[in-house]
Amino acid sequence: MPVIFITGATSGFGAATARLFARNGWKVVATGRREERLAALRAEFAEGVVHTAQVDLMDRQSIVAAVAGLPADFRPIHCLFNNGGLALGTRPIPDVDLDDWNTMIDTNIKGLIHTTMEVLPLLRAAGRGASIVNMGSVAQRWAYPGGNVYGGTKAFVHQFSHNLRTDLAGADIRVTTLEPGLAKSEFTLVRTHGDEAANEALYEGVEPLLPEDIADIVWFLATRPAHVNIASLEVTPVMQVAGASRVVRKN
Ligand code: NDP
Ligand code: 8X3
Repeated sequence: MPVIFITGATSGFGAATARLFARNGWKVVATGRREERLAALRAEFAEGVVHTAQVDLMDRQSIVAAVAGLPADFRPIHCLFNNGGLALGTRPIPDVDLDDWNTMIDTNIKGLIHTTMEVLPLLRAAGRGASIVNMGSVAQRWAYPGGNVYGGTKAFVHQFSHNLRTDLAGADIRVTTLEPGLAKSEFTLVRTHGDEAANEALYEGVEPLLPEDIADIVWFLATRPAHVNIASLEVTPVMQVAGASRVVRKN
């Protein structure tokens, strides 16, 4: 059975993707910090379908240990979904928290590259058709007030993905950067440090993407014929467009 390794599988996109793949005959390595959620996910499926490992993407050793500890039947790995990540803070510069900035850099950038390097040998071992899906965002290209370092981390993901694909040319490993817009998950609650009102307000009157929509796309990417590489894929709700209408008026 093919195997997918997912970071950030305790919530949102990662959890929906874990469930979709597990329901459709893949074995799933589900990782994240919240052990009780990992255990609940594992318990939803028959023994041996979901393997869980507690990983803090800011702690390189926990990534190393998770990969080293994979049981034989969860290796090689056919798809790496580098999904775990977060935004912290909504305020424009200079009203920002440098600790939040460092957490985003350590998670979204360093966590992603460390995971990629640990899992890469197991992707190579899977042979033709293996794939990496890196979680970008429209925030990497669309500037908005308060996007500052979050958007910067996702711009890194975009360029790293293209450079990774270039370096891996000839290795038969596909690389995609998946770039969603507004989606409903725990993302905004985390970003606002638990502000329920701000979370509700963001989604009011719009029909956002759902985690299941993203899971469908990851499934599509991972199951293309081995000679097909989709380099980047931007997806938004129908109701969301890139805006150039923001101007600052002097009077
Ligand atoms: P959620 O908050 O619902 O899920 C985030 C996941 O990332 C959780 O499973 C969380 O696990 C994990 N995570 C966060 N920090 C760490 C860490 N230090 N170590 C390990 N895991 C971590 O949000 P989404 O599902 O929406 O977000 C998933 C990805 O999608 C993120 O990279 C986000 O930037 C991106 N994205 C989200 C969009 C949106 O509008 N929702 C749009 C575009 C991109 P745990 O806390 O258990 O560790
Ligand atoms: C999440 C989408 O627009 O809130 O990456 O930054 S956005």
